[in-house]
Amino acid sequence: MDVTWGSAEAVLADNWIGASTVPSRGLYPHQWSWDSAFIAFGLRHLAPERARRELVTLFSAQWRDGRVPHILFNPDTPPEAYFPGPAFWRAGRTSGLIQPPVHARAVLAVHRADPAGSGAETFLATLYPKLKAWHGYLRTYRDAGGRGLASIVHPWESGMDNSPAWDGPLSRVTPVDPAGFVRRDLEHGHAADRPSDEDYGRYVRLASAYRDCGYLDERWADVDGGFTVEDPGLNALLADAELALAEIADVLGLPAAAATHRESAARVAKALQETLWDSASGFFFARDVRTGERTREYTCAGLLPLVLPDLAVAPALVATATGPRFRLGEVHGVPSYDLTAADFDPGRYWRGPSWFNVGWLVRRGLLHHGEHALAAWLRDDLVETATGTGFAEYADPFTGTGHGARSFGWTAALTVDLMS
Ligand code: 9WN
Repeated sequence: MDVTWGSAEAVLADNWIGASTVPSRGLYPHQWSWDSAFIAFGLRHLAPERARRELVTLFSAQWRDGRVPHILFNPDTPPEAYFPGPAFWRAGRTSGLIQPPVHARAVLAVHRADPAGSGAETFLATLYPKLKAWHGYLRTYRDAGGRGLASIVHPWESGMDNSPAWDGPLSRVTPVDPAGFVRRDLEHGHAADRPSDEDYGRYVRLASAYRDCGYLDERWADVDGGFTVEDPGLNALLADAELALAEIADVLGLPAAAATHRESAARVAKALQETLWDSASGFFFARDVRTGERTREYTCAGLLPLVLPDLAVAPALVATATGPRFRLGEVHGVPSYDLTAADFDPGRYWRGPSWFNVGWLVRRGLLHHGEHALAAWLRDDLVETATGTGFAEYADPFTGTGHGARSFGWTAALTVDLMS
């Protein structure tokens, strides 16, 4: 057996907690929403029944309004192991926020890897209505801007917490006093690799405000200083998820439903291009719904629309990706932020380092748009960097040095997937 494959498999075995996988034993000791979807892409090659279990467990925590919570807390983990824990959220076993909807694509891939395995026969039929409700939540309750795009109400919802794109909208949020909470993340990660105390103060202020309005999106618009942003990454993944849902409906013999999902995917993709694409810059920028202004930071979220097969602007977006701001094909992975920006930081979380899930998504996009050589290069680079860093959470784009957690779940899982 290949050494890389074997060590990735060992990471996933170590991080398995019985019905799901933790992103990291120390830093993130619970189940996270988009992590589980990425992890399932790898698990399907190793243990398809575990991949199915991972996703079924996550959806067992779905809320009545359709939202899939961003964290499902593990009852066997001591409450003080992660902040903010269940006592903060006051929402039972879960948080009240969301993360990007990569689940339908994962469900379809898991099904295809093992369509006849034991338990496989009910897997798609069980998850289809849940996925439909999840996407429905995003397309209705979260359409705060009224343009057919889903909004996020907290940076954690983007999955790219301290992305520079959120600095503008976050500047209106008053940080809570850092003496009021304990940052458990700093017990496991270097402060220089993590968001700042001021960022955390703002995250806590926003999360408490959303909690205090009962997690009701219709009340959020009236909350002063609230954060409401259309993220190109989340919306591209939503359009792609609707395409995956159409394929799932086809497999289930529901052609009319499949057509509806394709139409919905096309609507989101159209809104994405009309609202967030800037042709002069050749890039997708986030939009602050509260001010109506587009943000100006080039972050890796703006590259994620490449996952959409019908993307008229793909050549211009690939040109930006290979240009000086991201230097795709020259540096390791896909930098999370503009390499030419004065505040680019190669080690700090979502403000520069390359993340493996983003590289994996961009590689898929490159394949859709005929960039086969670049996609092959990126695949090799991701596998090499993941292995060389002990499956780090993220890496310095210039040196390939690992940062953040090691033995990180999706890094191991996506490496297995890239090697399959
Ligand atoms: C907050 C688990 C998650 C990832 C996110 C990443 C980080 C959490 C944190 O870890 O966020 O949700 O505590 O910093 O930004 O993408 O899903 O791996």
